[in-house]
Amino acid sequence: MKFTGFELRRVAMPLVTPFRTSFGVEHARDVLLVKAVGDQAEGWGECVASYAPLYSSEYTDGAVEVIRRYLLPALGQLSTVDATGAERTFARFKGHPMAKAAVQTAILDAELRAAGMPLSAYLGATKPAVPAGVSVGIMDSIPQLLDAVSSYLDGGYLRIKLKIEPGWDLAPVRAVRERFGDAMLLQVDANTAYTLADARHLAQLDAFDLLLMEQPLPEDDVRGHAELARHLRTPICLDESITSARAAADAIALGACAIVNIKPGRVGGYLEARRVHDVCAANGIAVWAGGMLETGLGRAANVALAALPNFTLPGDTSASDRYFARDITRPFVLEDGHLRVPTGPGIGVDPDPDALGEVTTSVDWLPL
Ligand code: OSB
Ligand code: MG
Repeated sequence: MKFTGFELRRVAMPLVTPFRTSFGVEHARDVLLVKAVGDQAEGWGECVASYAPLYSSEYTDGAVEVIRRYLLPALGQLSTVDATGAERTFARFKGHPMAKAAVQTAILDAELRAAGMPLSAYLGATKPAVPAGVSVGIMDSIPQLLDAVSSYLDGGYLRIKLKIEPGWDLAPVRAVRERFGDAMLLQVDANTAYTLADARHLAQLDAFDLLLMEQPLPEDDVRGHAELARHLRTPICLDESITSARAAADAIALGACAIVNIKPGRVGGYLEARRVHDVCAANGIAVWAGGMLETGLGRAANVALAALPNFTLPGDTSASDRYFARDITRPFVLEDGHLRVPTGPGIGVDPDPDALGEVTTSVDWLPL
């Protein structure tokens, strides 16, 4: 397809409750949306970078800079643009997977809309709906946490993930298990907050029959996770460390993880996310769909990916109202604990012009 240009739109989306993790608190999402405008169709990509480089090195203003200054000019050199070509073109620029993923997804969405094919079908998805879990932030008190978990369970969420950090780990997990019972699917996410010296401490979480422990150690400490795995019964799941399909293959070969969280933004797009899925499937490693507090545009694409066959655990693909009072697309809702996979072409959803207009803080048009 020929693309006339790309629109970079910033939107400010207040969160219904602040989201606290071991790396910081978010009160609102400062989202970058990329719209690819082609001669046959338009497509959307949501950049999952947050306002500051706390989860990984990327942040929203940095993504805007790298897209304007490097990624779009490189696309401008091509005679025709598609998602595969964009991936190849972006490869010579190091890092910035979230920025690359946003542009690549906008292009892929436009291509698939032009071809009349849903993203789920393109990726090889096999399920009409995906089971929904919810990621529960660090709270000020245990009673507050129990109230939050209780309302998510009432809403139908099938799995609870508790964010943990030193000082907020054993007690909240014990309290949630005691209150809600052993049958509940429960897991924890440390977002790199521990070191190997905490191995004995973390092993005390084995008593609570967790599905998994997500990313206890730093992003580049893959060998540390392999060592830690020898001290734990709880399976280790990697998030931050899995930056590519190759990184996934290495982590698996080292015994650093038994489960992988897949986030397209973290690995540079849906094409690479699909490869991570395939590498894991070939090695008998289960995967699940992570989230980065996406709006309906990013969520739609995540849900399509989560419908692939090796996504055998519930994801962080929650309903729109877990995050936002008003989403910018038709809201994703829980139906029997599941989100329905969109069936329209491309990502299968469109922004609502009024809702989008209300939260937009700037729009920039960049001709190709
Ligand atoms: O580590 O999975 C994570 C949110 C922002 C950054 C990192 C993470 C998260 C979440 C929330 O856990 C996932 C979601 O509900 O979208
Ligand atoms: Mg995580």
